[in-house]
Order: sequence, then structure tokens, then C-alpha cells
Amino acid sequence: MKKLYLPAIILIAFTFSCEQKETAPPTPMPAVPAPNQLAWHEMELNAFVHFTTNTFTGKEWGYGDESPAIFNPSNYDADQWVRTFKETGFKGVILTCKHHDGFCLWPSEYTEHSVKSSPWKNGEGDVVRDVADACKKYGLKFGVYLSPWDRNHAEYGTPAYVEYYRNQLKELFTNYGPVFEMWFDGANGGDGYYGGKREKRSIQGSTYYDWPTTLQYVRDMEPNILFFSDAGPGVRWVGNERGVAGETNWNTITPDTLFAGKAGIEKLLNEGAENGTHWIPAEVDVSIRKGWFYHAEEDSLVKTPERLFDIYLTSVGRGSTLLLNIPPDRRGLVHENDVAALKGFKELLDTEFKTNLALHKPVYAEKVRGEAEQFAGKNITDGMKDTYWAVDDSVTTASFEIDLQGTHTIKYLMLQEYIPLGQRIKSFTVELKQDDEWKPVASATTIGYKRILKIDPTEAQAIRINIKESKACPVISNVEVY
Ligand code: FUL
Repeated sequence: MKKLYLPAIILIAFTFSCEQKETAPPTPMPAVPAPNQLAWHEMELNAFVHFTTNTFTGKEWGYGDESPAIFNPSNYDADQWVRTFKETGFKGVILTCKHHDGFCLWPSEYTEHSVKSSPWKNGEGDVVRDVADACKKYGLKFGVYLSPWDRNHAEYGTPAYVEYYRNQLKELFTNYGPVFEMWFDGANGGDGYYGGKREKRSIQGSTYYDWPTTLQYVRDMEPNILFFSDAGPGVRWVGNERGVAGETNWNTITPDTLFAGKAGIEKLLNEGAENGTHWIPAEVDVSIRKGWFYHAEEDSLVKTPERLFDIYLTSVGRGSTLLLNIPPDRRGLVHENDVAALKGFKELLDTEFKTNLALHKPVYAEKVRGEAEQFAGKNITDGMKDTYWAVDDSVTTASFEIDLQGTHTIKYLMLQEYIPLGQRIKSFTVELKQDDEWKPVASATTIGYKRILKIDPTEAQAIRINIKESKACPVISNVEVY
């Protein structure tokens, strides 16, 4: 009997000694993304759709007295919108189910101010249904914008309106889900139609809506929902509508320092806070046109593919998600000029980022966490998002080189931290090897989910990244070179 036990004892001892040698992964930073935030980062490109009576009046903010009779698209096709977004690389759609004018794009049972009072489809139409269905058909995620400010509603400013708002959330979340993101717009201009009173109404932005109760109400219906507002809690506003995230862009921020509508915090929203207590990344919302709604006079002002590409670099390329607004026209179609711009943008992305010159190329990292294979430099170029290179806890400066195996012209460099462990890197530099000389070509600050650097086209055989400053040991999951 004793003899039989011996191999088992050896095996246990061996396993135990292996376990002893195993190097533990870096401890996560105090703030890390929740699973729904991580999934949101990976979407990168979402479409925003602004459509309501404004499309027919030419306004940007309807007063609230617009007749539902004017909402009557002649050639409406929500399938065309979502198909276009799918074909041009978008992963989600957020629809203005109700903008500030209060007109509802679905037949809400709580108001007559909706598509059911419009001649369009004899009052039987439902834009929210069509977009949600098209999203399912094309495999895009669906999100809703329901303006808290309502210039039509007679009871706006009283507790009864807050109940109305929650009832509408219930309709949207129970009938049209799943919903991945909920957009709470902070805008409130005060004056409006308000059931015929035509007056100015002021609310206390930080308390009137009792957001904690409303958010919990939504979470009970959609546990994975991500809330956008100036202050999060899921995703924060980037602080401008120009398509520009901070060159330094921390995903962390301290929510106490913010609340929707608070003035003077644009820089904080734009850059985040290095020591922020919560993971609340910035979303970059910008329109393909001058306005958020379609206006025929802006047909010639649609952003060019090159401009959209630049915006991509200052949003996705700075670790944010781009929410690009593409407003349908009075026919109820994405206009030809917008379709052409989106196709051109997609072509540019496909051309500029066609061949990753670093994929599967050798990586030399002088420091590796515990000398362990699991954290080796090769993880940076293996094309897998869940493997990463890391160094020992005490190390906050480190370099690695990628051998490009031949001479290539380099135009872009893309880096990704392994953000499930948090955002760490504060600054880094890039050098390219030409013949036997290392030449500095770029320096930058944060990386986060993704950082893309555009560099003057330069011939090189190798690339070296020097991490100069990091909050904790750097953890890099991916580097691509184009
Ligand atoms: C702003 C709104 O006032 C605009 O009309 C638009 O909806 C934009 C996305 O957000 O706050």
C-alpha cells in the first residue's frame, strides 16, 4: 500500500513547488472598468441618430409647440440607416427617442405628443421599434436618448413630470430592449411651451430628477445598462462637441467633483483625473454635420472622410469611444452625402490600418515580471487581447523593442494597456531604428484602452517604446504598427 502512495506524494510536492514559482499577476488598480464598460470600450464606434419635428422645422431645439402633423417623412427607411452604419463599421446606435421638444418617436401611452398623432403611417408608425429591430437584424447594440428636459410637457418642473419621465423609461426598457446605453442629456434652457403656458421654468439640476432613484429604476429593468451623463456614472461627457478627447485622457475621475450641468468642468471631463476614484471613461459625441438635426442647407457641410478620420484619431485614438451623429433627412433617409462620407471614412480606416507590421514579430523586453513566460514581451504582438506583458511591481519605467524584420515605412503606432487591471501609464516615448541608429519620433502621455500616434512616414527596421512614468507597473496587451 505504502508504495502506491509514493507517486501521488511526488506529484503533490511537484505541483506545490510549481505553484510556489508561479508569478502572480499585477494587483488591479483601485479603479477598473466594470464588464459593461469594458464591452463599451471595445465597441469604439457608435452612431448617434437625431430625428424629430426639428428635422421638419429646421430647428435644433424645438420649443415644444410643434404640431405632430409636421412629422411626416416621405420615404422613411430605418433599415437603410442601420445598414449604412453596419457597412461602415459602427457597433451600436443611440436614438433620440425624445429630444427637448418632447415629441416621442414611439407611441407612448403617456402623451399624445408622439408619432401616433402624426399623419406618418396614419399614426401607426414607431421609429424606436424600427431602429431597435434593425439593430437586432444587423447585430448592432441599441441605445436610447430620452431628454430629461421636456418643453412640451405641461407638468415639467413638478414631481408629476418626473413620474412621467420614469413611465417613459419603463416603456422603452420593457418594450424595446436590450438597451446597452442610456443617454441623459444635461441641457436645460428654461423656456418652453409647457402645455400652452409659454414660460420659463427653472429646475434644480442636481436634485429635481432624483437621479439615484431613476437610475436604480432603470437598472432593475436592465442590469447591464451603461449610463451616460456629464457625470456618468457609466460614461462621462468629453467636455466638448468637437470630437476631441484630451491628449491626456484618464478613464478615472472622482464623481463628487461633478454633476450634470455644473459649469467650468470641461477640462476635467476632457482629461479625467489621474487619481480619480471611479472608472468613468469619456465618450466623444460629435455630429457629421454642423447641427445635430438634418438641415438641407448643411448638405454641403458634411464632414469629409479625412475630417472624420482626424476625429477618429482624437477620440478612439485617445482611448475614448466615438459617438458620431448622423441625422436622417426629411425623407427619413441618411442623405447621400452622409453615406458617401461614411463610406470614404471606412475606406480610409481600412487603408491606413491595413497591415499590422508588428503582428507576430519578435519583442525584446529587458524586464519581465518574475521572468515568467506568462508575462513575456511576445504577448504584445500575439494578436490576443487577453495576454499581456508586465513587469515587477516595483518597476515603473521600462522599454521594449519590436523587430519588424525588414525595412518598412511607418505611419501609425497603436498601443493598448490591459485595462481590466486599470490604467497606469503616464508618459512614454517612441523611437524608430533606421539602420543602426535609434531616432526619437514621438512622445505622449496616457494610453488607456487605446492610443494611436500618427507619425511622419519614416522607414524603420524596429520600434522601441520607452515607458517613462507609470502609476504602477506597466501592463501592455497590444501594440500595432502601420
Ligand atoms: C446637447 C443637446 O442640447 C443637443 O441638442 C444634442 O442632443 C446634443 C447631443 O446634446 O446637450
